[in-house]
Amino acid sequence: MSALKLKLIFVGHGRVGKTSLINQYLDKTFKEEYIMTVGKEKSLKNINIEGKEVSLEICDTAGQPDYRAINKIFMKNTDIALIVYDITKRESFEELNNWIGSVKESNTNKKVIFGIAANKSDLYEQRVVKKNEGEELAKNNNALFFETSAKDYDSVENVFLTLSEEYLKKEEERKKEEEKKKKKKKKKKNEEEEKKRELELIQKKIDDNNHCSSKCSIM
Ligand SMILES: Nc1nc2c(ncn2[C@@H]2O[C@H](COP(=O)(O)OP(=O)(O)OP(=O)(O)O)[C@@H](O)[C@H]2O)c(=O)[nH]1
Ligand SMILES: [Mg+2]
Repeated sequence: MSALKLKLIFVGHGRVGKTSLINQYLDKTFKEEYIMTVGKEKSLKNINIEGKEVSLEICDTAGQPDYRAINKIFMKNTDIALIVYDITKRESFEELNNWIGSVKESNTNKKVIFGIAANKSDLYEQRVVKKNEGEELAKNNNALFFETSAKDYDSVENVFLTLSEEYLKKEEERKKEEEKKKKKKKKKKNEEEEKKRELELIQKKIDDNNHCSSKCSIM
């Protein structure tokens, strides 16, 4: 059976740690130096979720204002969007709604799973955005909330797994719902056909009666 392909896009303000989170997940490495992302970078990773093969296409995007215009093109056909902010930079948190709006605009006919990552949790002494502010915003946007540190593999792996699991769960629910609708439609069609057959039988009886009575009256 071929693997299910999922496109996971990382968006958010510049320097919040998008690339670092991806590097930690893919290579278990963390670099202190900042190398700004320009445009988009794509990586592939195969994972197994409850026996299902999933091929994750991970798209890193640029957060710096000069490179943002092009992001909307990359946001198309996204299955999962992770919006990242830095707990030590309030402006990165205040932009979250804009990022969510942009992803929604670019995916009008698709159900996208949203996640919000409050990154740099290791810098808790410099925290300016409270955890409950992030949780509240996630709740209001039907998004899953994570606290992450790109320095810590476990917190990072959990994000990728949970979001992929959530996608599969929602997909399963959608399939069940579609199956239900199909069954209901089929049942309705069968009932209508049954009714039609009954009516045809009644009509045939009436016609036979009419035929007989007209014959009888001639005789
Ligand atoms: N302490 C700490 N530093 C982090 C963390 N994540 C990223 N950084 C640092 O923050 C800086 C920016 O990280 P990047 O991953 O390049 O940020 P980005 O969001 O990809 O930035 P753009 O590509 O410009 O959009 C780098 O110097 C990283 O080392 C983290 O969880 N904790
Ligand atoms: Mg980057």
